[in-house]
Amino acid sequence: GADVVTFGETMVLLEAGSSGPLRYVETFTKRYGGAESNVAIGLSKLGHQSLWMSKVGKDEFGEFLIQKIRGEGVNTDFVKSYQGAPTGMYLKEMRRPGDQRVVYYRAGSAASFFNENDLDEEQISQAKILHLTGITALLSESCRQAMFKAIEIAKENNVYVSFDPNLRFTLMGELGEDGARQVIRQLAEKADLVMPGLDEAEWLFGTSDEQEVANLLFESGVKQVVIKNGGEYSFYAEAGGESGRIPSFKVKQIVDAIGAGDGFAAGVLSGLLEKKSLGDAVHFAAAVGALVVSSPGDIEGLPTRDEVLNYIEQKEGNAG
Ligand code: KDG
Repeated sequence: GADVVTFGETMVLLEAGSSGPLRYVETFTKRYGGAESNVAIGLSKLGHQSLWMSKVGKDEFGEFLIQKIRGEGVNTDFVKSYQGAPTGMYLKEMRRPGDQRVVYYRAGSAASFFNENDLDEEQISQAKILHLTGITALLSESCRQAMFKAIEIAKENNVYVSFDPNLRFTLMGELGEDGARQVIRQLAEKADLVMPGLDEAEWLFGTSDEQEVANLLFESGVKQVVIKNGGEYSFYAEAGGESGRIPSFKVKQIVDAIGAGDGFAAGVLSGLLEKKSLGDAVHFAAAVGALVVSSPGDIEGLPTRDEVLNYIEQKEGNAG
């Protein structure tokens, strides 16, 4: 089985070639991204076996996504091509250098038709980790059901469940903010590892006290919590174990911060697969996140293991 199995929507990205409102932009660079496949690619580059399930349209963009993601070493054998709806897209507008905004063209996309029957039970049950994000929960009722089903399969087979809330306010339409909060909390509470941003933790639990958020999750059976505070630090805590803060690496110039959370998640999961302590895994992940924000695109900056180690060495010297 794969080290990490994940599923979710991946879209073609059309990135503005110049800054300013999109109506004035004349050229776009074609890229792609999707929170879960970003994590799968990150893991693959770090030397792990990852498998990403999804539904793409039976169209050129669907073929493009499968080709690219397979090309990064991710197992795409369980991705389905769907006749009934197109592959989703998103555009990236650059307000100012380093300040990106995302516009979705994904309502009714092929991936939103993903459902329980698209899950490969055997692959999930044989994996070490199942990684999910809150984005999928906001795509459709069938996607939500698939998430709960996947978690059930994972739990029955002692597969570790990792969850990144990855809030997207623009996708809450149908559920509303309260409905979205309820579903995302339910999913978080069923996971073993939860990795929200500090703002997401606050939105979910009404407090920005990291230890309090962790304790609330521990009460539901969560085992490890990592709370990201962007360029500042990450907090980590283990149920009945240690907790602490790991400072972020200082990045000289943020080129594109979108995708950093996925790189970070890949870094944490990589560390856990290598039996690192949670604190050490978070330190490694912080370096992955810093490398991602230094490149354009959502996946292009995902580093290899050597690149991460060189970066840490360069930033911290040989102290120790
Ligand atoms: O986390 C980065 C993702 O948000 C991006 O790659 C696109 O999956 C995406 C989304 O739904 O915004």
